[in-house]
Amino acid sequence: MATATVRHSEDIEYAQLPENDRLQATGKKSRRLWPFLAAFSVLLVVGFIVVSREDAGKESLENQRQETSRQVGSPEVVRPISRGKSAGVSEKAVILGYGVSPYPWTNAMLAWQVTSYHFQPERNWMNDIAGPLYYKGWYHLFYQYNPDSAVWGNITWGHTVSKDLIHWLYLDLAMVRDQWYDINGVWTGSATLLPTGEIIMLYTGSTNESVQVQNLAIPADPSDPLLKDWVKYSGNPVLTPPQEILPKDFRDPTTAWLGSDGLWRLIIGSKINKTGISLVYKTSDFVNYKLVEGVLHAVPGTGMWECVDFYPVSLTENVGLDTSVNGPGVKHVLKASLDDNKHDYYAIGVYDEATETWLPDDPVNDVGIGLRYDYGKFYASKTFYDQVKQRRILWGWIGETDSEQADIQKGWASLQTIPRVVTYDTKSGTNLVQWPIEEVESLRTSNVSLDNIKVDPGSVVHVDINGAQLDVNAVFEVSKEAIKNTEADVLYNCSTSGGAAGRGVLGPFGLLVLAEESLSEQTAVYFYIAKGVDGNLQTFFCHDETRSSKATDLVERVYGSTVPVLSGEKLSVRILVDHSIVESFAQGGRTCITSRVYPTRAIYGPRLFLFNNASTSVTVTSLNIWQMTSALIHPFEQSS
Ligand code: DQQ
Repeated sequence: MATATVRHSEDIEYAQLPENDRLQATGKKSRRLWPFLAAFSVLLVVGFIVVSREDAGKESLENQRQETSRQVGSPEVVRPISRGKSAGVSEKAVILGYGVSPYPWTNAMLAWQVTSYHFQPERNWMNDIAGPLYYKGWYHLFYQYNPDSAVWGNITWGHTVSKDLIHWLYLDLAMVRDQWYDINGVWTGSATLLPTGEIIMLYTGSTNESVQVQNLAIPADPSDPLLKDWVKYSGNPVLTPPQEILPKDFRDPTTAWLGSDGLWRLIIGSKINKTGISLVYKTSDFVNYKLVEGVLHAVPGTGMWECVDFYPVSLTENVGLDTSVNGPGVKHVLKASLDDNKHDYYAIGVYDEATETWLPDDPVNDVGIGLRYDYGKFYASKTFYDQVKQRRILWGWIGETDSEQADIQKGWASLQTIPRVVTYDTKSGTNLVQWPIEEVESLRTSNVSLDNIKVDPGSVVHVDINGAQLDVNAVFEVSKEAIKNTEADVLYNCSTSGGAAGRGVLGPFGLLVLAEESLSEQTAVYFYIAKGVDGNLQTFFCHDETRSSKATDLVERVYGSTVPVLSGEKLSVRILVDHSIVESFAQGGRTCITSRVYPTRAIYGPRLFLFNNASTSVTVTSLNIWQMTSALIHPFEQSS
């Protein structure tokens, strides 16, 4: 039978979360000391542990550029070194800084990090997805892949197929760098399905002189549902950088859409000085192109736009739209992956085909300065339209936050998110919502279901379900009285307000996943409700990774942002735990956060707790947790 065991503050110290022996924080703390301790722990957290000043995406880009990234155990600021930057791309390996020794990872710890239902290659390095599509009964996923090593380089297209976007079969490499126009890398691209059923694949090649050009490829045998072989067009490249664009600032063609004049359009990301831009090209045959004068959209200060995505969303129906759909009841999403800060920003707005321009509904939340798909580790995402289930599916590349040395030792690096259905949030009218595809629920096995669990201030509640593979759904309620009596609390920020160990009247409270029994390791997923001077509430949704591992060579952060909570709504969160990845969706997917975590002790029967570090009690009105079985992800040959 399912149980939840409460550890009351009488039995244990009030503060479960500031414990961190890396910080030498020991000894029992008394309740009366908590304001002092809270302030002290904030200082410690700010001083010693990675702090990323990532708030609601509203701070200036300049601030984001100065984001501090400090490796645990190191007194020095260490920035991730970009291996590929000099080659014109952004690579994201974390390398050890001066004075940081590699942690002695054991084989058991490294083996545990392999995920069970998130897509990852069998071995070696992966980054962006490319050209996802559905064709003759199979979903196809291509990805930036180094077949030789667990670090970025020698970029080719890996290829995998699936019947349900959950179980994947690896195929041979789809495209390798074998021509002068892609000899330095077969980089990211997109697929366009023509009304005739033909597939057009456009991708960026890095030439023998490291110039970024766009190339065309088509399936060698369109009757092959597995699309194993690809033919590169003999006249490649089909596009070279226009005069005003630098040779290394021209990449990642989007899926094309058909205009009312019968011509196809596609976008390529670039920049001019510090302004991120999206160039529009028109074509009738995907061989000859005309650059449209001006740009679709540009945002000063946002730098190079990588992996631009542009697609319609329905304002009225809960379905995805094919990329060429336009007209009444439709808006368009423009997304750019910002090379300067490695985050994916989107905005919803209006596309005007006559002028080939797009304008955001809310200029304050324009692309690159406003909303993000995900406030954690997430980059270079791409969507595609699934014509089978009439939905638009989003994947994001989830890199590593351990050291490059550890990646080499374990032999692989990077994951893709669970495929997420992305739709316009008709309730808020301000944002998108993302939700794991329904197929992921086929992996659910045993279930714990609990109602109305009161979590007192300063207590943790152990929930009797262990595991590193979980699908957690929780709904929280805070008493109206407590909300009414709360003083204004306007300065809250997930990253700088003490993380999960901070204290407020209405937060933080939430869950601790991948927790070791004594809580010496745990990853916190939580809410914090703050009140403005005008009396309006603002709800924050955060992840605190800073106690996720005892290892000393990691980048650990407190991530988060605000999440819209509409009148009458309770606070809800869904968390997919899969070994070294924790993917969370607050309020039905209005705000999402993804973390990579590398526990050393919690791997032996990871536990799950509810926690409440607020000074008012919180009720978990419903808690549903499923253990998840593993997806079948293996080479295609093994299935025949
Ligand atoms: N990764 C690719 C580029 C893209 C970058 C190269 C984004 O095409 O701009 O591996 O991560």
